[in-house]
Amino acid sequence: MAYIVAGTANAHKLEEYRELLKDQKVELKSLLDYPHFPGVEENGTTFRENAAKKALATCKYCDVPAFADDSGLEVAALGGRPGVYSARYAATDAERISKLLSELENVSDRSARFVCAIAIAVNGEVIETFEGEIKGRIGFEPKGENGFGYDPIFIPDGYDCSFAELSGEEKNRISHRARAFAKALEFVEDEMSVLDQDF
Ligand code: ITT
Repeated sequence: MAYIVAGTANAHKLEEYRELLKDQKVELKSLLDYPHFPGVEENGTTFRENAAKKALATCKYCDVPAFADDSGLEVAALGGRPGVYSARYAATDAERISKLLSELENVSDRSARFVCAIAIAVNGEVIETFEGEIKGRIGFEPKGENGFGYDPIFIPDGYDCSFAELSGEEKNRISHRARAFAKALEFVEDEMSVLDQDF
């Protein structure tokens, strides 16, 4: 069976990809299967740029088609921060959440959006990038145990619970990652036969 490598070592993202790819005829590997992968410096200024760097480095290192996402949370009252720096905003998920909540203390405009850019790389070249977003707001305290990262404080528009209170399946129906992924899958199905080839 054909396989594709996800350029991530984030087990939570990987779990989401597995669910999103469950009806596809493709085996999914990740950088967790390549423990000697040297890593990528995520020094781009946009999600698309960093996603492209990760997908390309993965494709070249593993010598198979690859994709990667770069994602983050943009908070309106903070001028879009932490944005592309979401992972580096603080050291751990808990610290990132408490730092964000303290920056938003006494701030009434809590609107925010999650953004995800996915890049696909084949034969040593990035062939396309796709973006997905979901709008919502930042809660006043962390709620829920599911998901990862900023999920406990992000309340998607139309809901009164956080991403971390939704099941994985529910998050995957509406998330920034699922939306970018749907565009990528449509492209792959329409434009390429990547998923039908044996590598
Ligand atoms: P890889 O680069 O290995 O894929 P990463 O965790 O470093 O894994 P990013 O560089 O894309 O991923 O950083 C994304 C940051 O944004 C990270 O701090 C996450 O916690 C946060 N983030 C992205 N998507 C998220 C989601 O669906 N739910 C909660 N937080 C998310």
